[in-house]
Amino acid sequence: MIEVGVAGLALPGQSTSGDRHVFEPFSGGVLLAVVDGIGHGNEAAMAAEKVCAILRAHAAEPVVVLAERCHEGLRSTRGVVMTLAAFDIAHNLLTWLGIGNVQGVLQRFSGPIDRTEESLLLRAGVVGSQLPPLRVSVLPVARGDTLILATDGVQSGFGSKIASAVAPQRAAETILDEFCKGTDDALVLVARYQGCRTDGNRDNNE
Ligand SMILES: [Mn+2]
Repeated sequence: MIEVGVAGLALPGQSTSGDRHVFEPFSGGVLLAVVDGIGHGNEAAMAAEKVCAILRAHAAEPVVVLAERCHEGLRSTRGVVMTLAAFDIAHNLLTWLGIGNVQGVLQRFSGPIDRTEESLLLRAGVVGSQLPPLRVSVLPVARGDTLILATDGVQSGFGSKIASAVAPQRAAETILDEFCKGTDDALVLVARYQGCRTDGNRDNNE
């Protein structure tokens, strides 16, 4: 129902990245998240890993509830910035929420126009210390639509690099190669929505 590719690089000289991701299917949907721990190295990685564990454990909850839960859970850490994206497979909806700078772009290949792009509105804040007012965006999605999430170690403008025919893993690697700043941890997640499929045989009939 969702095909995901991920590519990441730690800041040169660091053994561990503070940028992490979540890909957690649940009944009726999938939760995706890209998390950037404040700073870099071990402390950033620990905060990011902690928030990812919370998200995986409660993936089916509404994203606003998840954000509040993460905020409470991270109070003793340096905090993280993150973008959450939840796909509702039954209703073909994407709900997303960004706290701090983790870019989100939705490329649509399914509409009457060749390609359109929507960007996630980011709100300044830090999960764990400064939670902004939480307002989600809800977008209809169709088969083939492709979501890209990237931390601030990746330059913006990568959306046009995605073609509908390119596999998500390949797309994530290409974006990292071409847009990685090299001055921070970097992570790119590419997710292609495949809609609801009960079996492989229906593929050609949709
Ligand atoms: Mn960063």
